[in-house]
Amino acid sequence: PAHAAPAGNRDVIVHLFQWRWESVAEECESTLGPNGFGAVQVSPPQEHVVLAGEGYPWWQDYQPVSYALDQTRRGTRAEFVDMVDTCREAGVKIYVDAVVNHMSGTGSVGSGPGSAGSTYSKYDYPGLYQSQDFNDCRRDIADWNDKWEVQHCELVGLSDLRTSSDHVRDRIADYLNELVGIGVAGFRIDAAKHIPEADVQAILSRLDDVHPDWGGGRPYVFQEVIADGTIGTGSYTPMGDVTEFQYHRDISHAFADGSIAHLTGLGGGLTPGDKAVVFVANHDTQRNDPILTHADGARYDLAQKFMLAHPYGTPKVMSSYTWSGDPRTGPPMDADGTTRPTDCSADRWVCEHRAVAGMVSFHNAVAGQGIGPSVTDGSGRLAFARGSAGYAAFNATSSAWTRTFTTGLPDGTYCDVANGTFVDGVCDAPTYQVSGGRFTATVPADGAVALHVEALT
Ligand code: QV4
Repeated sequence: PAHAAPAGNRDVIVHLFQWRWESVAEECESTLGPNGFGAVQVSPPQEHVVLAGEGYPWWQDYQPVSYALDQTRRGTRAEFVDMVDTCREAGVKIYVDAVVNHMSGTGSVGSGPGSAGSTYSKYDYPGLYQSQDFNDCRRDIADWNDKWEVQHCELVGLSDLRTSSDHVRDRIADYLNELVGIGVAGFRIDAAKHIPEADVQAILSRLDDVHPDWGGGRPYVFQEVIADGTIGTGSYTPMGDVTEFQYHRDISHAFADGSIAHLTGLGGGLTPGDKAVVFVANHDTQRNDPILTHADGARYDLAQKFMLAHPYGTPKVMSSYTWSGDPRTGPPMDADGTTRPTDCSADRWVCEHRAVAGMVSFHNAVAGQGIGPSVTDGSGRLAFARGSAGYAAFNATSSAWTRTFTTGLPDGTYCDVANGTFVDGVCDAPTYQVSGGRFTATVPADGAVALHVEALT
């Protein structure tokens, strides 16, 4: 209960995967704040291994070697602080990806220096952790049906912290509280399923309250739990929100298959919506087990728009970079592995959150309104109301869908936020006239139309 979803109607998270701190700050000012995004999930800010021999893969970040914030491949501590301040002034929270289940592994290099110059070797991080601070099972998890192994042995060779110890709990809490002190408003707990529930609870109970601009109170927490037959999301919901991977599979398959007419009930039977963080793809699934990703273009954008229109869960929008061939490929970088600033029209940055930015205003405007009534046309087309606050139509087929929709919307001229944005009263999208509650639209192939009461022109 202490780590509940953020109050108010700005809860949408965007994962700016691997972005430099200075680029995140610019995006908060130019795009995220004006469109009503609630928070950015940033990549891990703590010192990490540097794997030059492997071409500086993105997953360096998930092997901490100290909790120093200065520096990572994404910038310095000063740049991190500036990002937090700039985003807060734009009304956007920063959620940090907290890698606290483990330290570095043996997969590539066994010893330092790390990105901020610290020396280390596996199980020995001077001034922070020594051998006794790691669990005794010093081998990979072998039996994923054995909960004890999942929580006490090593995930892909990563040194597994003894989170039952007060020393370890205090060091992790010190790190997270330093971030809270800077103004960070929440955390993704990486690999939470691999940390015993009681240890997560003990660590979170040590956290300070967040910045008064965010209403004080405990940091928002969502835990990465990939539920299976051994460990379900319900084990972790007492401590905060959880990732709902079944939603990811359901929405991705539905849009990939063009079978969306049944999706009004999306989320039924899963983790309660007020505890679930939902997504179409994340940085792991887009590499390891892709169903529907940025590589699928308009159909994928459509799925992310649908997620923002549908009431279940706290949406997390993915923003990616492309790679060819090797999924270990890092972001656009300089020769020394330092990440390059994001330019959405250059390098390999996709910036797919910009394609769905208008739908964030829809999500915010219809908060608290139920779904329905709805209409379908075959299995690939679905339109629904969100009470009298909004109406959205989705077409996951290869031909346009023209029809007259009956809504609960007041009469007026509406900005179609599925195809552009509505910021400060300016609509850069097509508009539709609602008259007698009805409007006629041609929903493009692999496209959507979305109207809401806060985007009346
Ligand atoms: C290699 C071998 C292992 C061997 C090890 C040691 O493959 O079998 O045990 O060497 O000899 C990297 C390499 C991996 C390497 C490992 C250890 O990919 O091959 O092991 O390093 O050096 C990211 C990447 C991982 C990467 C890790 C650390 O995805 O590939 O491992 O960072 O750099 C489960 C969990 C879930 C987890 C998911 C990936 O339940 O919690 O697996 N997801 C999160 C993150 C994910 C991250 C981690 C956890 C680890 O979302 O991005 O892994 O922090 O489903």
